[in-house]
Amino acid sequence: MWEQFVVARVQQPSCYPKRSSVCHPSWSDKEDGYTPPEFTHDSVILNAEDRATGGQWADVQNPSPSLLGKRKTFVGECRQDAVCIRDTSCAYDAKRQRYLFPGGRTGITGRGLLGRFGPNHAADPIVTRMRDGKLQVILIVRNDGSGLLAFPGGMVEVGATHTETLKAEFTQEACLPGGAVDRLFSQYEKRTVYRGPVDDWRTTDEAWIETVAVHFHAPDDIASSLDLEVTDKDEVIKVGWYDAAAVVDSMYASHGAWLRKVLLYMEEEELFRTRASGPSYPLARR
Ligand code: RP5
Repeated sequence: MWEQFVVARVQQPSCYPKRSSVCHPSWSDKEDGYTPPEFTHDSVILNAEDRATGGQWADVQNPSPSLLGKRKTFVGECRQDAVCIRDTSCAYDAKRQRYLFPGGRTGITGRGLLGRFGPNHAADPIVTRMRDGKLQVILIVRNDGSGLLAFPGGMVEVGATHTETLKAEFTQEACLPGGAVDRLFSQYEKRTVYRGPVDDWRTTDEAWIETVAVHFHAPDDIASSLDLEVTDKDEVIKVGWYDAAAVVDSMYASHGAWLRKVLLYMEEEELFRTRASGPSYPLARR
């Protein structure tokens, strides 16, 4: 599994210490002299659940192993439902009492910029339309120093579901709420494209993001009624429709891999629909 998680080993936000180099990513292989730096950003400490003054979106410094074991995970791409991490084969560091990133060694311990030890759950809406024979997708430019194109996703808040988060993030980061958004999310969901860990540059050995990425395809009347506007300007620089085939190779984290899947599904559907005449928009690059 570690082969898919290159970003988590070689990239990092500028506030992170340099990752130690990793020769053997897999936890089941020995890595002699592996002593990665430990880093947890101040914003994480200041927003811990036991601090009355912060946002309380982060774990306390030393949560109990039993609490961590009950955390839900989608480890293994095929899972439909999240399961308790203690019931999986996820690697565990008994000395530090922490579950370890399923994508292997990252060269940093602690939580970095992530609030939770273990999986930090997110949801990613992938909203597409057809325009001039091409598949277009709504993407944001992230305001996190990466400046990369991404789906308008975000973290699942305590008490919220992935489904609620998909729509909430879409309306905070990409589009004003309204009837078109309601119809899009209630009637035009096509499929869940991915469930599982993300190859995100914030990942550490002990904290990672797991997402559910869901594709919605807007028919013309819905697409033309979507009012694209960024509400959460702290997180997002801008939003727009982009030609999917043109951006698929230069997106944030694992987002390009999910968009490539969408391009392939849509291409298959188009081939099935048109049969002899073939696809009417560019094929995904493989
Ligand atoms: C990615 O980070 C996820 O796929 C999701 O798009 C995003 C969530 O983090 P924030 O945008 O809330 O920082 O790994």
